[in-house]
Amino acid sequence: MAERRTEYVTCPLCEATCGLELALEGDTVVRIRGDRDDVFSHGFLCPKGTTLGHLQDDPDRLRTPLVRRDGELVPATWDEAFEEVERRLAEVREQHGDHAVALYAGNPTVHTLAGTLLLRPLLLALRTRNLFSASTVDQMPKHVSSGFMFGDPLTIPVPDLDRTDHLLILGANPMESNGSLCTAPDFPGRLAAIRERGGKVVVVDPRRTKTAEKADEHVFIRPGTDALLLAAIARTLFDDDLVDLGRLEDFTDGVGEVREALEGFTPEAVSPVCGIDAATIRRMAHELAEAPTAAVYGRIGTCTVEFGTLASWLVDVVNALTGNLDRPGGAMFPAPAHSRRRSGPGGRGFTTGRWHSRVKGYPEVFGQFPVATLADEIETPGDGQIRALVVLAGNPVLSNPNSARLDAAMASLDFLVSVDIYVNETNRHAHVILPAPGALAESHYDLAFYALAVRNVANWSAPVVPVPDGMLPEWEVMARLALAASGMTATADVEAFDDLVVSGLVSSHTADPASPIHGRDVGEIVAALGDRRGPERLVDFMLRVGPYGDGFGAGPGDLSLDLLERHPHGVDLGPLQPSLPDALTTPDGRVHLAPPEIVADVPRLAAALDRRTNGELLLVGRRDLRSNNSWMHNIPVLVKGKRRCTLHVHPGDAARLGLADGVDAEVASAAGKIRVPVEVTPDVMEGVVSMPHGWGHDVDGVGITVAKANAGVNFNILSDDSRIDPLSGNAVLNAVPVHVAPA
Ligand SMILES: Nc1nc2c(c(=O)[nH]1)N[C@H]1C(S)=C(S)[C@@H](COP(=O)(O)OP(=O)(O)OC[C@H]3O[C@@H](n4cnc5c(=O)[nH]c(N)nc54)[C@H](O)[C@@H]3O)O[C@H]1N2
Ligand SMILES: Nc1nc2c(c(=O)[nH]1)N[C@H]1C(S)=C(S)[C@@H](COP(=O)(O)OP(=O)(O)OC[C@H]3O[C@@H](n4cnc5c(=O)[nH]c(N)nc54)[C@H](O)[C@@H]3O)O[C@H]1N2
Ligand code: SF4
Ligand SMILES: [Mo]
Repeated sequence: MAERRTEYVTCPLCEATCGLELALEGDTVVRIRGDRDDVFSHGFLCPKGTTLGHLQDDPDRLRTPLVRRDGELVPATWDEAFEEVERRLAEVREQHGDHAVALYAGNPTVHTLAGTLLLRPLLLALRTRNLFSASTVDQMPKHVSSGFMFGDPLTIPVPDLDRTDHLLILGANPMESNGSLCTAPDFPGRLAAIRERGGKVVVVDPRRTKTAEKADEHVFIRPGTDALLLAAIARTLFDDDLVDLGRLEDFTDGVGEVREALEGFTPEAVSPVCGIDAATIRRMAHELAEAPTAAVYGRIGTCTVEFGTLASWLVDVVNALTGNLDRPGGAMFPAPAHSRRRSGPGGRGFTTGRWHSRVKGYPEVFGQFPVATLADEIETPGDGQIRALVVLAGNPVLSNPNSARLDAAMASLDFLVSVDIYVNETNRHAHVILPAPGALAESHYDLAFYALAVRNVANWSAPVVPVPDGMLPEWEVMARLALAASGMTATADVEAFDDLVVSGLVSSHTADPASPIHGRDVGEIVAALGDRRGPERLVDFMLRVGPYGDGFGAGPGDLSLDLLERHPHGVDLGPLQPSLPDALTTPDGRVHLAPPEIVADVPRLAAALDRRTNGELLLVGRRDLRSNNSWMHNIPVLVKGKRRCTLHVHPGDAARLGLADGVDAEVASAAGKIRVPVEVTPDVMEGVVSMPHGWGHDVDGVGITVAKANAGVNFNILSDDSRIDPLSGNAVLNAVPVHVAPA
């Protein structure tokens, strides 16, 4: 029998970054529990975290590249697969130009080192402007509001959960999602602690969620109207003389413009549209302003709606007006260990629309086009039509709006290549599938989520099982994909590619006056990084030149990958620190509370004040603890039990529409129609129905047998790809008007 060993890794499944303790026999995981010594999660984990072993050993996992031959996906060697990729991409580019190839980056791209570090190099190799990602069905509005307000789309304030006295949560359900744009392992414990220390938690949601149940107060809101509520809260702060910017006063512009822009949004005016009475709105404003510290936090329900950017902006406007932006207990900016050092306020600032999408003329945002227009770009003939697509760790056919249309568009492509761990609803249309070995066979460091964490921490995970025979680390898959896109498959030299990536990063630092290695020799620094290669070498470099790093001798700290390797439970770098104005990268180094681009969108919100319901129900989403978007449904322990893909309907609506618990309803929207079982519950607001996304696995060609047997129904057949938040291009996935009838 193999000897039992214990390993510590950070769970890469969601944003919470829990530390896990794995017991392994040989290469088999025999038990997973929370790592009690983890500096951040202190032993917390969720049911998904315990299944990483099942995920790794899932017999449906891909273990070899697949290439389509005579209509069938068949096993192939890596060389054959990359040769096919190179040949087909070259054909498409020759015939239709570089922009005929598009790239879609799915959610796990930000949960792997390969994805976070090699997406840019791959995009450069593809030479295309057609970049799409799950960000435009998710958080793009927050990037846009942060970009305009603070100068960088990644300068995102997070609620200082562990010190706040008052937390207002809008459109998030961290009891199930474990938090998003707010990395906080054990979110449940951190929420409970707010109340235990005498603070208050308020949840605004059209559903009585588990988070709402754990809060002091739950306020139902009509879906899609958070921007109105927040505008009325801000307006109340002005009216009742509650505005006090505190420290920010000295370097914030636009307070007067905000006041003027929000003039029309009195609590009385927004009340009938939001479904919240005016007195409650005033009280919410007063409580935020009068609490010793407070933080407003908005997520999916505030982003994936028609006023997503306005709502995301107003969250931080209210944080700023109440003096809570960038102060302990308020909304603060993380300083992750791998971030670049800065020498003071000011930078290039943020703009959108540097180029536009071909068919609908949507502006580029953060270098991307909205996924809501991917089908337009594939289907519409003409110069620049997308004919080939690279999908990295994504499943747009389930996760993007109007998925029936997108599904057909995928099937029409000349060439589709996917990097994934399964054959899913999207890559069943692929011509080549390149398998990734999965989390436990990879090293891990949360480049994306430590930048959104409620404490500054750093934790490194080494692979705990070998890359299975015949597979490659995802880093190498991505590198070879980039080489194939450059026509270099035959001579594929991953080492040389790796050297190129690292020297590119190092030289951007030696040229940067704020870097501790400014002016030093690139070769000397690369040599000092020693024998490490791939993501290890890049992460080591970033840590060393980061704010706690050894600076290759220049200090100020001692952080390096060596040091993290000696600390398997992570390194705690302390609570968040006030960081403005230095962290601002607006050209003038000031906070722009009223960016003209955003203020220009306020009249659209004002028009919504006249809106009344017209008998339709509004469909919203929901997540549950045992799911992870579209892809953890193949793990038997996570799908067993009561069926979860149901339509929640309020008893009043059920009676009115003749819908009974457990019986199928037909749900129709502007985009499509589905049949889904009804679950009658008072936990959803009257006039609102809810179902989860990421289901609908019962389609031909998928290789996920457990999921297929627990198929559920695809929410996004109903979401309308013609509706986006105009500033961010984000899809409207919540507050979808639907008609519901017994099936
Ligand atoms: N209606 C509605 N739609 C939504 C949402 C909603 O709330 N409502 N939420 C949206 C949000 S927030 C998101 S983030 C998107 C997600 O949208 P997508 O990113 O398109 O979809 P996922 O379901 O995350 O698919 C991830 C894929 O990555 C694969 N994968 C897992 N691990 C790895 C790995 O290590 N390497 C590789 N290469 N692949 C891997 C999985 O098998 C899966 O196929 O969905 C969005 N869609
Ligand atoms: N278990 C689990 N965890 C996950 C995921 C998962 O699929 N499953 N996905 C991960 C990903 S990719 C993300 S982005 C995060 C998302 O993290 P969260 O944002 O916390 O996700 P949700 O649970 O979808 O919560 C959104 C809430 O918004 C409410 N809502 C809908 N419309 C509106 C509205 O107009 N206004 C208001 N105020 N509320 C509204 C919904 O009822 C729902 O309760 O979760 C991550 N964690
Ligand atoms: S909460 Fe997220 S990070 Fe923690 S164990 Fe669950 S899936 Fe993993
Ligand atoms: Mo997401």
